[in-house]
Amino acid sequence: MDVSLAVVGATGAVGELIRQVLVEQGFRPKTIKFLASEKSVGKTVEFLGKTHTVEPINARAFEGVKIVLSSTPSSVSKEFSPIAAKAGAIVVDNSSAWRMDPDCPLVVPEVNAHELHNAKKGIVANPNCVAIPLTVAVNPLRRLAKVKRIIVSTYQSSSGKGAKGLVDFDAQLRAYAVGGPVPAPTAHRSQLAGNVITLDWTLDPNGYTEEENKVINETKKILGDETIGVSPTCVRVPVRVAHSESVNIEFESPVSAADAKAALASAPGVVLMDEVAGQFPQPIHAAGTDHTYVGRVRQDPSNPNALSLWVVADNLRKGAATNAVQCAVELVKRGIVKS
Ligand code: 11C
Repeated sequence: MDVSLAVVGATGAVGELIRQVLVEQGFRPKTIKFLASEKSVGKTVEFLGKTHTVEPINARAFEGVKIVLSSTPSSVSKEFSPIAAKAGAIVVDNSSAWRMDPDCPLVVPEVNAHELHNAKKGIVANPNCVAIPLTVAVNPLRRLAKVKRIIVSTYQSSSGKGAKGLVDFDAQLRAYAVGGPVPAPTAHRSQLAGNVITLDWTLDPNGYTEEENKVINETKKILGDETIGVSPTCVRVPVRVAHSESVNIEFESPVSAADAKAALASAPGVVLMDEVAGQFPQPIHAAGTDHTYVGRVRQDPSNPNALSLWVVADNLRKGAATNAVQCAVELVKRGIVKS
Protein backbone atom coordinates (compact mmCIF):
# COMPACT_ATOMS: atom_id res chain seq x y z
CA MET A 1 0.00 0.00 0.00
CA ASP A 2 2.50 2.50 -1.25
CA VAL A 3 0.41 5.64 -0.71
CA SER A 4 0.69 8.68 1.54
CA LEU A 5 -1.85 8.79 4.34
CA ALA A 6 -3.08 11.32 6.88
CA VAL A 7 -5.08 10.40 9.98
CA VAL A 8 -7.26 13.30 11.10
CA GLY A 9 -8.59 13.26 14.64
CA ALA A 10 -5.56 11.11 15.43
CA THR A 11 -5.83 11.36 19.22
CA GLY A 12 -9.54 10.51 19.57
CA ALA A 13 -10.85 7.04 20.46
CA VAL A 14 -11.42 6.10 16.80
CA GLY A 15 -8.28 7.89 15.55
CA GLU A 16 -6.14 5.86 17.97
CA LEU A 17 -7.75 2.65 16.73
CA ILE A 18 -7.29 3.60 13.07
CA ARG A 19 -3.55 3.73 13.75
CA GLN A 20 -3.67 0.28 15.39
CA VAL A 21 -5.85 -1.28 12.67
CA LEU A 22 -3.57 0.06 9.90
CA VAL A 23 -0.72 -1.87 11.49
CA GLU A 24 -2.81 -5.02 12.03
CA GLN A 25 -4.06 -5.00 8.43
CA GLY A 26 -0.50 -4.68 7.12
CA PHE A 27 -1.06 -1.23 5.63
CA ARG A 28 2.45 0.18 5.16
CA PRO A 29 1.95 3.71 3.83
CA LYS A 30 4.65 5.55 1.90
CA THR A 31 4.29 8.43 4.36
CA ILE A 32 1.85 9.05 7.18
CA LYS A 33 0.97 12.12 9.20
CA PHE A 34 -1.26 12.55 12.20
CA LEU A 35 -3.45 15.63 12.51
CA ALA A 36 -5.71 16.81 15.31
CA SER A 37 -7.36 19.85 16.82
CA GLU A 38 -5.26 22.57 18.49
CA LYS A 39 -5.47 21.01 21.95
CA SER A 40 -3.69 17.85 20.77
CA VAL A 41 -1.12 19.49 18.49
CA GLY A 42 2.42 18.70 19.67
CA LYS A 43 1.45 15.42 21.34
CA THR A 44 3.30 12.39 20.00
CA VAL A 45 1.99 9.09 18.65
CA GLU A 46 3.83 5.89 17.73
CA PHE A 47 3.41 4.18 14.36
CA LEU A 48 5.48 1.19 13.25
CA GLY A 49 8.26 2.00 15.67
CA LYS A 50 8.48 5.69 14.77
CA THR A 51 7.37 8.64 16.87
CA HIS A 52 5.23 11.23 15.06
CA THR A 53 4.31 14.68 16.36
CA VAL A 54 0.63 15.52 15.95
CA GLU A 55 0.19 18.42 13.50
CA PRO A 56 -2.65 20.94 13.19
CA ILE A 57 -5.45 20.39 10.67
CA ASN A 58 -5.04 22.93 7.89
CA ALA A 59 -4.95 23.07 4.08
CA ARG A 60 -1.16 22.77 3.87
CA ALA A 61 -1.18 19.53 5.88
CA PHE A 62 -2.95 17.70 3.02
CA GLU A 63 -0.37 18.45 0.32
CA GLY A 64 0.81 15.19 -1.27
CA VAL A 65 -1.60 13.09 0.79
CA LYS A 66 -3.55 10.45 -1.22
CA ILE A 67 -5.90 9.08 1.45
CA VAL A 68 -7.21 10.87 4.53
CA LEU A 69 -8.77 8.79 7.30
CA SER A 70 -10.80 11.32 9.24
CA SER A 71 -12.64 10.94 12.52
CA THR A 72 -13.66 14.35 13.80
CA PRO A 73 -16.89 16.06 14.84
CA SER A 74 -19.12 16.85 11.85
CA SER A 75 -18.42 20.60 12.11
CA VAL A 76 -14.67 19.99 11.61
CA SER A 77 -15.33 17.52 8.82
CA LYS A 78 -17.63 19.93 6.99
CA GLU A 79 -14.79 22.46 6.91
CA PHE A 80 -11.74 20.30 6.30
CA SER A 81 -12.80 17.21 4.32
CA PRO A 82 -13.55 19.32 1.19
CA ILE A 83 -10.20 21.08 1.64
CA ALA A 84 -8.39 17.73 1.78
CA ALA A 85 -10.32 16.51 -1.27
CA LYS A 86 -9.47 19.69 -3.15
CA ALA A 87 -5.79 19.08 -2.36
CA GLY A 88 -6.13 15.76 -4.25
CA ALA A 89 -6.85 13.24 -1.49
CA ILE A 90 -9.77 10.88 -1.11
CA VAL A 91 -11.19 11.32 2.38
CA VAL A 92 -12.74 8.40 4.24
CA ASP A 93 -14.85 10.38 6.67
CA ASN A 94 -16.21 8.85 9.86
CA SER A 95 -18.45 11.77 10.79
CA SER A 96 -22.10 11.96 9.84
CA ALA A 97 -21.55 15.16 7.80
CA TRP A 98 -21.45 13.55 4.34
CA ARG A 99 -23.33 10.28 4.76
CA MET A 100 -26.55 11.32 3.06
CA ASP A 101 -24.90 13.49 0.39
CA PRO A 102 -25.80 11.84 -2.95
CA ASP A 103 -22.30 12.58 -4.27
CA CYS A 104 -20.61 10.79 -1.36
CA PRO A 105 -20.82 6.99 -1.27
CA LEU A 106 -21.62 5.42 2.09
CA VAL A 107 -19.53 2.29 2.12
CA VAL A 108 -19.38 -1.00 3.98
CA PRO A 109 -16.81 -2.92 1.89
CA GLU A 110 -18.47 -6.34 2.38
CA VAL A 111 -21.74 -4.87 1.05
CA ASN A 112 -21.12 -2.12 -1.51
CA ALA A 113 -17.39 -1.65 -2.16
CA HIS A 114 -18.24 -0.85 -5.81
CA GLU A 115 -19.67 2.48 -4.58
CA LEU A 116 -16.08 3.63 -3.85
CA HIS A 117 -15.88 4.43 -7.56
CA ASN A 118 -18.58 7.10 -7.14
CA ALA A 119 -16.86 9.52 -4.77
CA LYS A 120 -17.65 12.58 -6.90
CA LYS A 121 -16.63 14.97 -4.13
CA GLY A 122 -13.49 13.02 -3.16
CA ILE A 123 -15.24 12.01 0.07
CA VAL A 124 -16.29 8.47 1.06
CA ALA A 125 -18.55 8.40 4.10
CA ASN A 126 -18.00 5.77 6.79
CA PRO A 127 -21.41 4.74 8.15
CA ASN A 128 -22.88 4.72 11.64
CA CYS A 129 -21.76 1.92 13.97
CA VAL A 130 -25.24 0.35 14.11
CA ALA A 131 -25.81 0.51 10.34
CA ILE A 132 -22.47 -1.18 9.53
CA PRO A 133 -23.01 -4.54 11.30
CA LEU A 134 -26.72 -4.48 10.44
CA THR A 135 -25.98 -4.30 6.72
CA VAL A 136 -23.12 -6.85 6.97
CA ALA A 137 -25.63 -9.29 8.49
CA VAL A 138 -28.65 -8.49 6.29
CA ASN A 139 -26.90 -8.27 2.92
CA PRO A 140 -26.08 -12.00 2.49
CA LEU A 141 -29.74 -12.85 3.14
CA ARG A 142 -30.91 -10.75 0.22
CA ARG A 143 -30.04 -13.46 -2.27
CA LEU A 144 -32.58 -15.73 -0.53
CA ALA A 145 -35.51 -13.33 -0.94
CA LYS A 146 -36.18 -9.61 -1.25
CA VAL A 147 -36.09 -7.84 2.10
CA LYS A 148 -39.29 -5.92 2.82
CA ARG A 149 -38.80 -4.60 6.34
CA ILE A 150 -36.22 -4.58 9.14
CA ILE A 151 -37.18 -4.02 12.78
CA VAL A 152 -34.08 -3.41 14.90
CA SER A 153 -33.65 -2.72 18.61
CA THR A 154 -30.14 -1.84 19.70
CA TYR A 155 -28.13 -2.43 22.86
CA GLN A 156 -25.39 0.17 22.39
CA SER A 157 -22.27 0.41 24.50
CA SER A 158 -20.99 3.46 26.34
CA SER A 159 -18.04 3.87 23.97
CA GLY A 160 -20.44 5.05 21.25
CA LYS A 161 -19.99 8.40 22.98
CA GLY A 162 -16.23 8.09 22.53
CA ALA A 163 -13.60 8.31 25.26
CA LYS A 164 -15.73 10.76 27.23
CA GLY A 165 -18.56 8.22 27.40
CA LEU A 166 -16.25 5.64 28.94
CA VAL A 167 -14.85 8.12 31.47
CA ASP A 168 -18.42 8.92 32.50
CA PHE A 169 -19.53 5.26 32.63
CA ASP A 170 -16.43 4.06 34.50
CA ALA A 171 -16.88 6.74 37.19
CA GLN A 172 -20.52 5.75 37.57
CA LEU A 173 -19.66 2.02 37.72
CA ARG A 174 -17.05 2.51 40.43
CA ALA A 175 -19.56 4.32 42.65
CA TYR A 176 -22.42 1.93 41.80
CA ALA A 177 -20.30 -1.15 42.59
CA VAL A 178 -19.74 -0.03 46.19
CA GLY A 179 -23.26 1.26 46.68
CA GLY A 180 -22.11 4.86 46.83
CA PRO A 181 -23.92 7.84 45.31
CA VAL A 182 -23.49 7.63 41.54
CA PRO A 183 -22.01 10.86 40.11
CA ALA A 184 -24.19 12.90 37.76
CA PRO A 185 -23.67 11.88 34.10
CA THR A 186 -21.21 13.98 32.12
CA ALA A 187 -21.41 12.41 28.64
CA HIS A 188 -24.45 10.13 28.76
CA ARG A 189 -27.84 11.74 29.21
CA SER A 190 -28.72 9.77 32.31
CA GLN A 191 -27.15 7.32 34.73
CA LEU A 192 -25.91 4.27 32.78
CA ALA A 193 -24.59 2.11 35.62
CA GLY A 194 -27.42 -0.27 36.53
CA ASN A 195 -29.69 1.34 33.93
CA VAL A 196 -30.60 1.53 30.23
CA ILE A 197 -31.20 4.78 28.33
CA THR A 198 -33.29 5.13 25.19
CA LEU A 199 -32.86 8.87 24.88
CA ASP A 200 -29.07 9.07 24.90
CA TRP A 201 -29.25 11.03 21.63
CA THR A 202 -30.94 14.20 20.41
CA LEU A 203 -34.63 13.72 19.74
CA ASP A 204 -35.57 14.73 16.19
CA PRO A 205 -38.92 16.32 15.32
CA ASN A 206 -40.29 13.00 13.94
CA GLY A 207 -40.16 11.45 17.42
CA TYR A 208 -37.11 9.32 16.59
CA THR A 209 -33.65 10.07 17.91
CA GLU A 210 -30.87 11.31 15.67
CA GLU A 211 -29.29 7.86 16.04
CA GLU A 212 -32.49 6.09 14.98
CA ASN A 213 -32.87 8.34 11.96
CA LYS A 214 -29.27 7.54 10.97
CA VAL A 215 -30.06 3.82 11.17
CA ILE A 216 -33.14 4.28 8.94
CA ASN A 217 -31.49 6.45 6.30
CA GLU A 218 -28.04 4.87 6.23
CA THR A 219 -29.29 1.26 6.10
CA LYS A 220 -31.35 2.06 2.99
CA LYS A 221 -28.48 3.92 1.34
CA ILE A 222 -25.88 1.19 2.01
CA LEU A 223 -28.23 -1.55 0.79
CA GLY A 224 -29.13 0.65 -2.18
CA ASP A 225 -32.85 0.06 -1.67
CA GLU A 226 -35.10 2.92 -0.63
CA THR A 227 -38.10 0.57 -0.53
CA ILE A 228 -36.89 -1.36 2.52
CA GLY A 229 -38.77 -0.34 5.67
CA VAL A 230 -36.49 0.22 8.66
CA SER A 231 -37.98 0.56 12.14
CA PRO A 232 -35.34 1.15 14.86
CA THR A 233 -35.32 1.68 18.61
CA CYS A 234 -31.86 2.65 19.85
CA VAL A 235 -30.93 2.02 23.47
CA ARG A 236 -27.74 2.60 25.46
CA VAL A 237 -26.86 -0.26 27.81
CA PRO A 238 -24.21 -0.58 30.53
CA VAL A 239 -21.54 -2.23 28.36
CA ARG A 240 -18.15 -0.62 27.67
CA VAL A 241 -17.50 -1.71 24.06
CA ALA A 242 -19.53 -3.46 21.29
CA HIS A 243 -23.06 -2.79 20.18
CA SER A 244 -25.68 -5.56 20.00
CA GLU A 245 -28.78 -5.55 17.81
CA SER A 246 -31.98 -7.57 17.94
CA VAL A 247 -33.03 -7.77 14.29
CA ASN A 248 -36.29 -8.98 12.73
CA ILE A 249 -36.21 -9.20 8.94
CA GLU A 250 -39.38 -9.60 6.92
CA PHE A 251 -38.89 -10.91 3.39
CA GLU A 252 -41.25 -10.89 0.40
CA SER A 253 -41.45 -14.71 0.63
CA PRO A 254 -40.54 -17.38 3.20
CA VAL A 255 -36.86 -17.92 4.09
CA SER A 256 -35.88 -20.81 6.34
CA ALA A 257 -33.56 -20.36 9.30
CA ALA A 258 -31.41 -23.17 7.86
CA ASP A 259 -30.95 -21.35 4.53
CA ALA A 260 -30.24 -18.09 6.37
CA LYS A 261 -27.58 -19.77 8.51
CA ALA A 262 -25.96 -21.30 5.43
CA ALA A 263 -25.84 -17.89 3.74
CA LEU A 264 -24.44 -16.24 6.87
CA ALA A 265 -21.84 -18.96 7.45
CA SER A 266 -20.09 -18.06 4.18
CA ALA A 267 -20.74 -14.31 4.26
CA PRO A 268 -17.75 -11.94 4.27
CA GLY A 269 -17.12 -10.34 7.66
CA VAL A 270 -19.67 -12.54 9.46
CA VAL A 271 -18.95 -15.04 12.20
CA LEU A 272 -22.01 -17.24 12.62
CA MET A 273 -22.21 -18.20 16.29
CA ASP A 274 -25.28 -20.37 16.20
CA GLU A 275 -24.06 -23.84 15.34
CA VAL A 276 -23.44 -25.15 18.84
CA ALA A 277 -26.37 -25.31 21.30
CA GLY A 278 -26.10 -22.59 23.91
CA GLN A 279 -23.60 -20.55 21.90
CA PHE A 280 -24.56 -16.96 21.15
CA PRO A 281 -22.74 -13.71 20.34
CA GLN A 282 -21.98 -11.36 23.21
CA PRO A 283 -20.19 -8.01 23.43
CA ILE A 284 -17.33 -9.74 25.27
CA HIS A 285 -16.71 -11.82 22.12
CA ALA A 286 -16.89 -8.93 19.72
CA ALA A 287 -14.90 -6.30 21.66
CA GLY A 288 -11.41 -5.99 20.21
CA THR A 289 -12.27 -7.91 17.02
CA ASP A 290 -13.21 -6.89 13.48
CA HIS A 291 -16.02 -9.41 12.91
CA THR A 292 -19.79 -9.09 12.86
CA TYR A 293 -21.09 -11.91 15.03
CA VAL A 294 -24.53 -13.30 14.19
CA GLY A 295 -26.55 -15.79 16.22
CA ARG A 296 -30.05 -16.71 17.49
CA VAL A 297 -31.16 -17.14 13.87
CA ARG A 298 -34.76 -18.31 14.09
CA GLN A 299 -38.10 -18.25 12.37
CA ASP A 300 -40.50 -15.53 13.50
CA PRO A 301 -43.44 -17.50 14.93
CA SER A 302 -45.82 -14.68 14.02
CA ASN A 303 -44.81 -14.33 10.37
CA PRO A 304 -43.71 -17.12 7.97
CA ASN A 305 -41.82 -14.57 5.87
CA ALA A 306 -39.70 -13.27 8.76
CA LEU A 307 -36.59 -14.28 10.66
CA SER A 308 -35.13 -12.96 13.91
CA LEU A 309 -31.44 -12.77 14.66
CA TRP A 310 -28.96 -11.25 17.05
CA VAL A 311 -25.98 -9.23 15.80
CA VAL A 312 -22.95 -7.99 17.76
CA ALA A 313 -19.90 -6.01 16.61
CA ASP A 314 -17.22 -3.79 18.11
CA ASN A 315 -18.58 -0.30 17.48
CA LEU A 316 -15.14 1.33 17.57
CA ARG A 317 -13.55 -1.22 15.21
CA LYS A 318 -15.95 -2.65 12.59
CA GLY A 319 -18.37 0.14 13.46
CA ALA A 320 -15.76 2.83 12.75
CA ALA A 321 -11.94 2.38 12.49
CA THR A 322 -11.76 -1.02 10.80
CA ASN A 323 -14.45 -0.17 8.26
CA ALA A 324 -12.57 3.04 7.38
CA VAL A 325 -9.25 1.19 6.96
CA GLN A 326 -10.99 -1.47 4.84
CA CYS A 327 -12.30 1.34 2.60
CA ALA A 328 -8.74 2.69 2.27
CA VAL A 329 -7.42 -0.76 1.34
CA GLU A 330 -10.17 -1.14 -1.29
CA LEU A 331 -9.45 2.33 -2.71
CA VAL A 332 -5.89 1.20 -3.41
CA LYS A 333 -6.78 -2.35 -4.57
CA ARG A 334 -9.30 -0.97 -7.05
CA GLY A 335 -6.81 1.54 -8.42
CA ILE A 336 -9.01 4.46 -7.39
CA VAL A 337 -6.04 5.80 -5.43
CA LYS A 338 -2.61 5.32 -6.96
CA SER A 339 0.77 5.87 -5.32
C1 11C B 1 -23.50 5.92 19.55
N1 11C B 1 -23.60 5.19 17.25
O1 11C B 1 -23.37 4.75 19.90
C2 11C B 1 -23.34 6.31 18.12
C3 11C B 1 -22.00 6.91 17.91
O2 11C B 1 -23.19 8.16 13.64
O3 11C B 1 -21.07 8.07 13.88
C4 11C B 1 -21.62 7.14 16.47
C5 11C B 1 -22.42 8.20 15.81
C6 11C B 1 -22.20 8.14 14.34
O4 11C B 1 -23.77 6.84 20.32
